Amino acid sequence: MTSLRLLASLTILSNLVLADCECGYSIITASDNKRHLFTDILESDFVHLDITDGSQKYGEYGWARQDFNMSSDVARGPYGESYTPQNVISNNIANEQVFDGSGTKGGDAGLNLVVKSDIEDGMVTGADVSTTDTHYFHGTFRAGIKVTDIPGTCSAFFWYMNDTQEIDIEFLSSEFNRNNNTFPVNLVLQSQESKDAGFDASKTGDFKKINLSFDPTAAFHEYRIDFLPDRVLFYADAELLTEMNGTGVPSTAGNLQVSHWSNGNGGWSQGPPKSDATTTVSYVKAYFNSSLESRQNDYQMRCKDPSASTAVCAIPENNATFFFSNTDNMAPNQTTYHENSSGRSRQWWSLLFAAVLATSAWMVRI
Ligand SMILES: *[C@@H]1O[C@H](CO)[C@@H](O)[C@H](O)[C@H]1NC(C)=O
Ligand SMILES: *[C@@H]1O[C@H](CO)[C@@H](O)[C@H](O)[C@H]1NC(C)=O
Ligand SMILES: *[C@@H]1O[C@H](CO)[C@@H](O)[C@H](O)[C@H]1NC(C)=O
Ligand SMILES: *[C@@H]1O[C@H](CO)[C@@H](O)[C@H](O)[C@H]1NC(C)=O
Ligand SMILES: *[C@@H]1O[C@H](CO)[C@@H](O)[C@H](O)[C@H]1NC(C)=O
Ligand SMILES: *[C@@H]1O[C@H](CO)[C@@H](O)[C@H](O)[C@H]1NC(C)=O
Ligand SMILES: *[C@@H]1O[C@H](CO)[C@@H](O)[C@H](O)[C@H]1NC(C)=O
Ligand SMILES: *[C@@H]1O[C@H](CO)[C@@H](O)[C@H](O)[C@H]1NC(C)=O
Ligand SMILES: CC(=O)N[C@H]1CO[C@H](CO)[C@@H](O)[C@@H]1O
Repeated sequence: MTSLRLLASLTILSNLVLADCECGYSIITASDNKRHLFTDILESDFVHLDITDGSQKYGEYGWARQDFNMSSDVARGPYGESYTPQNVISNNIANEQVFDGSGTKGGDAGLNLVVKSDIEDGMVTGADVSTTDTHYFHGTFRAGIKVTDIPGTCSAFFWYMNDTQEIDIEFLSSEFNRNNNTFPVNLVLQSQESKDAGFDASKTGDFKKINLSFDPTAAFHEYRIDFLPDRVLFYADAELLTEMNGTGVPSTAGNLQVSHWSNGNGGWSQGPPKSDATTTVSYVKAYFNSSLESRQNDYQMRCKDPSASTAVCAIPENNATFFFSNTDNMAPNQTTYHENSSGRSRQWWSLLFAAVLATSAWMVRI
């Protein structure tokens, strides 16, 4: 009797300590004030996370440095493109409370993506990091980026499935003009339509060149893609830049990538840069619905009462230092990747959960 009552109270306890956000993370779209819910997260704090740490297994942090070459033919430029892990440098800050400044390797802390000025076997060497998981379906994808000020490269934050299912934010450093304060960003959906136009998305409705209201080379800013079933919205620092809602909106899941490259193409990247150019990524935060059935099942299991007051968490706007996964109890059953220093909530959770389980098992035996 007693043990049953204890067991019951333990069950209540374990219900009480159910985490916040177990039914997901929400945004309100700027254009129509509608609420959208996403069930899963990936939050990568590149100021403190070393994804190049050689002792880790492939994809352990959810990311992989790419290693591949493209001939100049394939790259459609006078030079080929060589993506090499050596050009991806984790430049961390040891103090977990500090989120900006120089990293231990000098220069801006974060993931440094380098395009070198030296040509190697007819190729410009650059950098690309991609999520190893390819099940990122609808979601809100955000990156803190400081773009290189050296002309002749393309810095890109994008969602990718294939060449006709792609959402791009691209910065061409040759287009920046400090004299008249012009800093354009290129927003693109690559689609069947753009393929038909020879991959010139500017010939479709899904290409916009927008002048930013700030200098993207002077500081970190948050660039954001909201990929919804019927449209894609692009933001800078939480301000809506544009919305695209035509047939170019992708219909499948894909992965996230950040890259920095050049191939000398006079119509796009230009370059190669005259000196080594670095674009730095301070974080990527993805709140998304996974196309993986196992993640959908996990969601069904953990989301017991969507109407409970803390079951859905609103995603803060443009806060570089806020991570749900750094906050106790706000990333339940979400930690699919090794999180280095920021795995606190998970450890706390699993320990407590294990303790409750162990105690109940012990009582059932009695
Ligand atoms: C994401 O998945 C959840 C759970 O299935 C669903 O309620 C929500 O509408 C989906 N969000 C979008 C934007 O489709
Ligand atoms: C890319 O090309 C460089 C230079 O020729 C070569 O050293 C490297 O092994 C190539 N990388 C791959 C993945 O083939
Ligand atoms: C990309 O994927 C979509 C959906 O699977 C498919 O319809 C399309 O043909 C693919 N495009 C290319 C270039 O492979
Ligand atoms: C600013 O400079 C760029 C590059 O020289 C030029 O294309 C553009 O027209 C200029 N804009 C204004 C408003 O003068
Ligand atoms: C952006 O600035 C350029 C150069 O200053 C100007 O020519 C162009 O019209 C501006 N574009 C928009 C969309 O305002
Ligand atoms: C599609 O996007 C355009 C802006 O690019 C907007 O004016 C229009 O209202 C949108 N249509 C729908 C159905 O949301
Ligand atoms: C951003 O998040 C941090 C960490 O949770 C918090 O201390 C800070 O108050 C937030 N900033 C704003 C402007 O909300
Ligand atoms: C989520 O919970 C389910 C059920 O307990 C478990 O099978 C799964 O491994 C958990 N997933 C993560 C990422 O913790
Ligand atoms: C900040 C932090 O804790 N970094 C750790 C990340 O993981 C590597 C390898 O396990 C450690 O060496 C770092 O100290």
